[in-house]
Amino acid sequence: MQKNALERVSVVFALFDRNGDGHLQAEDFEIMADDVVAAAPRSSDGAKDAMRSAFERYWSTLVTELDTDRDGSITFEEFADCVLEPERFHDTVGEFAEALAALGDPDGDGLVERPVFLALMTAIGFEQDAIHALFDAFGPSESDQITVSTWVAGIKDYYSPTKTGIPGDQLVGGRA
Ligand SMILES: [Ca+2]
Ligand SMILES: [Ca+2]
Repeated sequence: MQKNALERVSVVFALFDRNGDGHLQAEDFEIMADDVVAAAPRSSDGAKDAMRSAFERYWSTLVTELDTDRDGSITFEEFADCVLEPERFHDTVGEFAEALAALGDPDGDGLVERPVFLALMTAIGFEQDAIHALFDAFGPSESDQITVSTWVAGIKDYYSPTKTGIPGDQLVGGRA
């Protein structure tokens, strides 16, 4: 069962390696934060700041908790511990999930429209078909919206080694 969570985080690792050198560094998270915030033009400054803070915390947790060889960059083997030892990463993923989902709800009604979801997930780097498959797996309403809390739970599940057969699996495989 752990294999699935490792496969899921391997997708994230590849997308977060913004400068493409095979490791995660502070620079990758700065680029990622800029890209994601730029995809949320209708969101408040507060929501954008929360997203930037969540990315900064994500990085600082990686470098303080998971940088086993203390070289200031994170290999995939080091990153995999976020799944293998989830208690070290739990609160960081929670803050990240809530900041991202809040960014997807600029009008604050607790619902995320498909085009906003698509824009944010595209900014992170996921493929369009996979993003639509994920949104569909979340069970959108007739007005084609999902709840913020559904998305938050989906992100937390994505990192959980005990979760299999979840909506987030739609993001694994099938990428060109
Ligand atoms: Ca990198
Ligand atoms: Ca390292």
